[in-house]
Amino acid sequence: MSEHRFIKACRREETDCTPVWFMRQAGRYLHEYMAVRADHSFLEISRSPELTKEVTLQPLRAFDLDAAIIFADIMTPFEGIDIDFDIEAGAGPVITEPVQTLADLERMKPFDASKVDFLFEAIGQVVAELDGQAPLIGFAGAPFTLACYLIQGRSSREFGKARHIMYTQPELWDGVMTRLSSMVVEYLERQVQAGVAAVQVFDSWVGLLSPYDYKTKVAPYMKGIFDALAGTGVPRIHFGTGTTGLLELMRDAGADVIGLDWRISLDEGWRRVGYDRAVQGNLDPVLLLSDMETVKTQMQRILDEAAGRPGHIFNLGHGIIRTTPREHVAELAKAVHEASKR
Ligand code: 1CP
Repeated sequence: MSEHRFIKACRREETDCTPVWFMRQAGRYLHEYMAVRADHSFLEISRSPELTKEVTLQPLRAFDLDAAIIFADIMTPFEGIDIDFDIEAGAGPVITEPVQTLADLERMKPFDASKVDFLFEAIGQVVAELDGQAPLIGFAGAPFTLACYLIQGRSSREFGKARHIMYTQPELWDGVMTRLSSMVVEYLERQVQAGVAAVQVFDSWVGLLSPYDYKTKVAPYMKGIFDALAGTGVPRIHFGTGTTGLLELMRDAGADVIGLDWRISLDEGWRRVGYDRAVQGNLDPVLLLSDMETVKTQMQRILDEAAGRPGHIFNLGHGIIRTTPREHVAELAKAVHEASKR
């Protein structure tokens, strides 16, 4: 795997062209995914290694991508700490009994990896079928983003209840973040043992925080996670959105690759992260709903900002939107490779 252009770019080695994959590359914009969903709920798919393998590989069969990402949700490891949840159509994750008091903390059990064996089994099957053609990325939610759902109970624009607890109940916040951090480390270590070649930690909602609060209430846990994962030897990717005010602090947490969203230009983002790290991004996913001429102009602009420096992985700044035309995804992946040939 270390010879694959995605892994090389994570390590800032020279590549023949810029590697590309897309966050949420599996899922509802693909008719072949919807065909599986017609007969199975999201949770049925994610608990079945065979179905997980199928939907993980669908985008790799359809497009010229440099990495697969295991099909799961950031909620999946909650099964291993006895936190009950569901994925509701339209609403996303819903926590049956949100964690909102010190007493609730006791319901978060130490992570029992055997309860998510289906995921490690799926990873093994995907890696076997890929047979070295492309690396498989494993992932987890970051403790802050997981705590948002765990405390709030469901999706929200502001996650006000979760942030209120962060501000006013330090003991409860530390209890939640400590438990989630050790869950994330063990869950990702097990994914590496099962065969993933890189890991990404999704801190999707961390842009809600001021730099001060990120630094004091989130960054120490992130540093702990990336330090612990250094021992796995695989590249570690740290992703967030709305992070323009947080990039230096995210860099200091220690990952090998920093995700950039479209609210900052790639060149400014990379300069602030530092050229001793790789970067991933950063096309606005809404652009993929435009005509391809517009998409390619912006793709070229991003490649120009990367300036052929080793260590750029092309991606969107956030996940693919459900109404994205699949031909656009196909064309963009091809165009990135062609336009970036060294
Ligand atoms: O109905 C369906 O088919 C379920 C929709 C769906 C899918 C396809 C959900 C519910 N999760 C997923 C898969 C998923 N989730 C992947 C698959 C792998 C791939 O990328 O191909 C990944 C990486 C995730 C990660 C995830 N889930 C994140 C982090 C990334 C991001 O987009 O910010 C978050 C925040 C979630 C929560 C979640 N799960 C599902 C939904 C609809 C949401 C978002 C809810 C919200 O906006 O708050």
